[in-house]
Amino acid sequence: MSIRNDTVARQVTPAYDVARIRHDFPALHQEIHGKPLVYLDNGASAQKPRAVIDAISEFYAHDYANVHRAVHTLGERATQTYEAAREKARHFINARSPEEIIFVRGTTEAINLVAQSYGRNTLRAGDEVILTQMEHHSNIVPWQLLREQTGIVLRVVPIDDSGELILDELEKLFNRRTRLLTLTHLSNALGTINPVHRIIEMAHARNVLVLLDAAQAVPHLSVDMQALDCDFYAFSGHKLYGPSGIGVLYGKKDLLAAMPPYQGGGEMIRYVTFEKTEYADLPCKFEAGTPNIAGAVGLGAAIDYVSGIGLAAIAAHEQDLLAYATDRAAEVAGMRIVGTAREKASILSFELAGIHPHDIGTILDSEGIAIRAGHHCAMPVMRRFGVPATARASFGMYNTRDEIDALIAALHRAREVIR
Ligand code: C6P
Repeated sequence: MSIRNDTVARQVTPAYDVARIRHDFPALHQEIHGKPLVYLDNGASAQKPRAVIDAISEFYAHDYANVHRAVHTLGERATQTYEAAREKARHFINARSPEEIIFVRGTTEAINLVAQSYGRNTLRAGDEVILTQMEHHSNIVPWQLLREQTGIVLRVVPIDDSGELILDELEKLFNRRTRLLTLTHLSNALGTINPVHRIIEMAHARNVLVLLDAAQAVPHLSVDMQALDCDFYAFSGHKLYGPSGIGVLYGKKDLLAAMPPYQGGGEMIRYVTFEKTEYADLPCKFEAGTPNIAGAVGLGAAIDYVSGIGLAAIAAHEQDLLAYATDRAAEVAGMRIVGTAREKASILSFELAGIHPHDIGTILDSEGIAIRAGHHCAMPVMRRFGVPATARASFGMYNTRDEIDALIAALHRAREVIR
């Protein structure tokens, strides 16, 4: 075993009591194939604290009814709880108004909503949308669909060998037809945290709107819509320790107000005749049909939970884990980290020479260690780095250095097995 970098190997004072946090997550306390579970697939989806599980179950047990429809007590209670969750989401990202918080299924739906409502009605053939080489498919395919429908042109910002956006190239892509820049705040495949403040300034200086895909960002970074000044911000509840099937599209109020509905149905209207329909005000205009009410309640509980610990403390803990894991990765022969940006969150994407990532995933699973192996729904990133896939360990607030030790030991054993 090589000598590890002192500054990283020295145990830092934990930012919080990880053992206490782990206690809150029932799923972490189980064995997989006879080994204690080491859950390092938080980038795909995070486990849920008891507070979230209980909030959903209590809501169904006592307060459940449809929202915004009934005058009966349960209907009132459910509506209040649902709207309270919206207020929690507003506060969490410091949006100006709850009207700017649209509940959606997740990041994917949020981006599709912007493409089909804003994009389809505002963009014309020849208008340009800039995206980046590190986008998740959820921030590529909706724009390709829009390209087929409208004839827009897509431009792609390249990334360098470390996995950072080449901002000089972005600069060159802007022209008088550029209308929108859509990019990930934090790359799921590389861990890169993009310099979004600077990028938003660059875009706004040219009257170009900015959408940020924050699926990976919100569990790790504290964000402030008013300070960031982006135009749209999309995230999912399930990576933020909340339920799946719920997420948020934040949009600036004047933009959302000018956009037509994405879907038609109940609750998104004020008045319907066969001749003409008047739409409801924000945010209901974009929430057609019965929403994921319990999902919103669970998301509210997740936001309370995360806020109770504090994103600054979570980020400090995760940065320690990332530094420790990066340092220890150097001990594993043939291990190459894909994504070495200067600003990085707790995602370790890697290759192990001679072993396919799927085999790494399977061998680690047999040791109780859950990671993701594959293209991470970011095939252009894989192509950029000349790999079919990577193995990816992604750390969350409840992971520990001991778990990283278990990962490294298992990788050594994987090398032994496949020689
Ligand atoms: N990435 C991963 O393992 P949904 O599925 O809508 O909640 O999120 C989609 C999405 C969009 N953007 C980014 C940057 C993402 O990371 C994800 C989801 C998971 O990396 C599942 S593919």
